[in-house]
Formats: sequence, structure tokens, C-alpha cells
Amino acid sequence: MAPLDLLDLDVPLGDDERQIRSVVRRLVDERVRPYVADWYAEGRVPARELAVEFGALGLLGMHLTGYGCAGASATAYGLACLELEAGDSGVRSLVSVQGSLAMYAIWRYGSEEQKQRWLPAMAAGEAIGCFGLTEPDHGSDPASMATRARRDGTDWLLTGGKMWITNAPVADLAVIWARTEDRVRGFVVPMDTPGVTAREIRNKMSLRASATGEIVLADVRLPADAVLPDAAGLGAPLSCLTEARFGIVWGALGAARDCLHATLDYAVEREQFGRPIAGFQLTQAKLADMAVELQKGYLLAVHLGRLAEAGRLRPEQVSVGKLNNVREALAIARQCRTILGANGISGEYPVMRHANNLESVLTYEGTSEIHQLIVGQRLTGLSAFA
Ligand code: TGC
Ligand code: FAD
Repeated sequence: MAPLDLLDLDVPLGDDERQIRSVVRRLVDERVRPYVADWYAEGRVPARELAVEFGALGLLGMHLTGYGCAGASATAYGLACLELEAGDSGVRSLVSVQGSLAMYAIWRYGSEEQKQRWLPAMAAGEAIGCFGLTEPDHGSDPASMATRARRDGTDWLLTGGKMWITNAPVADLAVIWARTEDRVRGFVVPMDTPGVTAREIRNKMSLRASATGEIVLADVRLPADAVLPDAAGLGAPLSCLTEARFGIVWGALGAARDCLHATLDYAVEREQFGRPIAGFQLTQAKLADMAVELQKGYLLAVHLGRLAEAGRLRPEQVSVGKLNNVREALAIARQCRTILGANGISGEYPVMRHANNLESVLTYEGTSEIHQLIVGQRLTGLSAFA
């Protein structure tokens, strides 16, 4: 975190964790930072190239074991997410969706055959996955999904559609969640299966360095072994979300840190009324408050990481982290923008890009309201969802 590290936050980290962080930070400095403003402006990301490079470094499915995955600690995975998102939330999303959603679903719920077929290629970045839960009419409430899977002999027929799916336009496979006669089940769907189409969603004002798409499923015929055998019920996709939300708890801090770095540099250099704006008390109050929030968010993330490593992390604890860290990261990004004045809205600085990205991060993987309700349910024992 240095030079924003007021609390010696590295103390609880192991050598391997610091090393992974350094490697990812260097990768982001070399392969993301110099180009990302252009990708963002042009609304594109070289997903395939990046996936292969990330795969070579073991970043894809890095917290999973076997099948070519690195088997890193939860904290190491979190640190990698932080560094990736310091580059851009879209780049972290590419890695989250691949590792925590698509690969995790297959790793946790797939057959041995499915794992052998997909996971090594996905870990290497040679196959890109996406995760289709959200639908045009069902976002926060996936239990109401309209996508259906029905039996036709031994085959499955999939009908419906998924919306806002990260990586869909560039994916080789999708993990699609659909309602069968009795419960929600997951299917591994190669994107070249007849009846599957993916359309890129254009004109996004946020997460522009990320490919987002709509998937249409028109009577898609799948063999019997396309179903994830161990995924039965909505708990299966929701458990995948817990994995990805954990990465976001960390990632959001990276975007905030990058904003604060840029802003500190700027405030020290920029002079008004004959002195650096960093010397004004009002600016220092903003900087101090933001640095304090960043440190608190980091301590929370490390705590959740250690709970995960002890096998004790509960979904509502991840909600505490996602709710707090994304909300605070967005507040930091917006506050940083004020310190940059007019330059705050310029693409020459990363601040507005991060702020815009964090608007998506606030919404995806469970909106902040949904996480408030999850925490509220835990506190009161009462569900306020419906
Ligand atoms: P509910 O009755 O509460 O739960 C159904 C079953 O699931 C279990 N469960 C979980 N298990 C693991 N992890 C979790 N986080 C879980 N949450 C619930 C639960 O125990 C139950 O099990 P069982 O055995 O009793 O059946 O379900 P509900 O229908 O009332 O919904 C609860 C709610 C609203 C919290 C849930 O639907 C929700 O989280 N909604 C938000 C949807 C969401 O986050 N979508 C994200 C889509 S993916 C995405 O956005 C990717 S963005 C790209 C990127 O990550 O970078
Ligand atoms: P809605 O559910 O319609 O919510 C709209 C508003 O109503 C929100 O403020 C919400 O908090 C509020 N609200 C809803 N229900 C309640 C309630 N019970 N009480 C109080 N307030 C409520 N999905 C995937 O499956 N895979 C992906 O890869 C993926 N990638 C994404 C990438 C991007 C860039 C974005 C923006 C979204 C992505 N999503 C993905 C979808 C994302 O998960 C959903 O947008 C999110 O879950 C919210 O659903 P919604 O947009 O339909 O909003």
C-alpha cells in the first residue's frame, strides 16, 4: 500500500503473499497502466491477450487447487485482485469472472470429465469463460429466473436469455443457470453451440475496458453431460457469487488506492493562491479521511481473507466487506475528483475512470442495497427481500 500505508499494513502478510502482490503490480504497471485509458476511451479490452498473460502467471483460478490452478491463499488472491483493479475494474472483472465464477462453478460442482476438459485450458487463459445468472427481467432476484432447461430424451434443451454478462462477447464457454422441472441447475455451454448468440452491450459509461454481453439461448440442445452434476438449487450459483464478492472486497481498494495516489501527487504539485493545494487544511482533511477509510477497508479485507483460509468465512461476512469497501472506494474516487478540479474529469488522470467503473461495481455481484438486506437479515432474523 506504501506510501499510503499509515498502519504498517504489510505486517500480517507472508512472504509468498508479498511476492504475488509485487508480481501482479509489475504486470499491471507494464501491461495495463500504459494502455488502459485508450482501451477505456475506445470501449474495448484485449481480453484474449491478457487472459494468456494472466494465465501464464497463474492468476486465473489462482485460489483453486489442481487442474493447472495455482492453489494460492485467499489473501494472495485478494491482493492480486487489488493490484489488478488498481489498473482498472474491468481488468479485475476479467479475472474474477474467469476464476471465481466460471472456473469455480466447474471446479466445485462439475464432473471429473468437465473439470479435465475445461479447467486446465481456462487456467492457462486459452479458454475464456463467462457466468450467466442475471436476466433482462431478473437481476437482484435470480430465484425468479425465466431461463428454462427441459429434457428431450437424454439431451437438455435450454431456452431463455442472460443479460449483462461479463466476458460473454469473447467467451468460449458459458456457465448458464436455468430452472429445470424441480430446481435451478447449472450447464456448461460452449459458445459455438447452435442456438447460442452473444451480442455485445455498447454505449456503457462504466466498465468500458470490459466486454459485456447479452446471451440468447434459442432451443439450445445440450448433451446429458452438460449439466453440472453437483449443483442443485440456487445455493450453487450464490456460492459462486460469494467467491467473486470476496475478490471485489479487495479489488475496490485497488481502484481507491490508485485514485488517492494520483490525487496526492496532484495536490502536492498544484498551486493556487501561491501554495500547493495539499497545504490547505480542507484538502488535508479530505486526504486524511480517505486514507483512513482505505486502511480500514484493507484491514477488513485481510480479516476476511484469514477467515476464508481458516474455512470460517460466511456469506454475510463477505457482504459486510463488499458493502463497505465498494461504497467507500466510490466515495474516495468522487472525493479525489474534487481535489483535481477540472482535471478530475479528464481521461488524462485515472480518477474519473475509476469512479465510473465503481458505479458498476456497486451494482454487480449484489447491489449495495442487497448487501444491506443480507446484513439486516443476519442482524434481525427477518428477511426484507420480498
Ligand atoms: P435464499 O433463500 O436466501 O437462498 C437460497 C439458497 O442459497 C443459500 N445462499 C447462499 N449460499 C452460498 N453463498 C451465498 N452468498 C448464499 N446466499 C444464499 C441459502 O442458504 C439457500 O440455501 P438452501 O439450502 O436453504 O436452499 O435466496 P433468495 O432467493 O431469497 O435470494 C437471496 C438474495 C437476494 C441475497 C440473492 O438472490 C442475491 O444475492 N441476489 C443478488 C444477485 C447477484 O448478486 N447477482 C450477481 C450476478 S454475477 C455478477 O454480477 C458478476 S459481475 C462481474 C464481476 O464479478 O466482476
Ligand atoms: P435490479 O435488480 O432491477 O435493481 C434495481 C434497483 O432496485 C437497485 O438499486 C436494487 O438495489 C434495488 N432493489 C432490488 N430489489 C430490492 C429489494 N428487495 N429491496 C430494496 N431494493 C431493491 N450478471 C451476471 O450474471 N454475470 C455477469 O458476468 C455480470 N456482469 C455484469 C457486468 C456489469 C458491467 C454490470 C453493470 C452488471 C453485470 N451483471 C452480471 C449483472 C448484475 O449482477 C446485476 O446488474 C445486479 O445483480 C443487479 O440487477 P439489476 O441490474 O437487474 O437491478
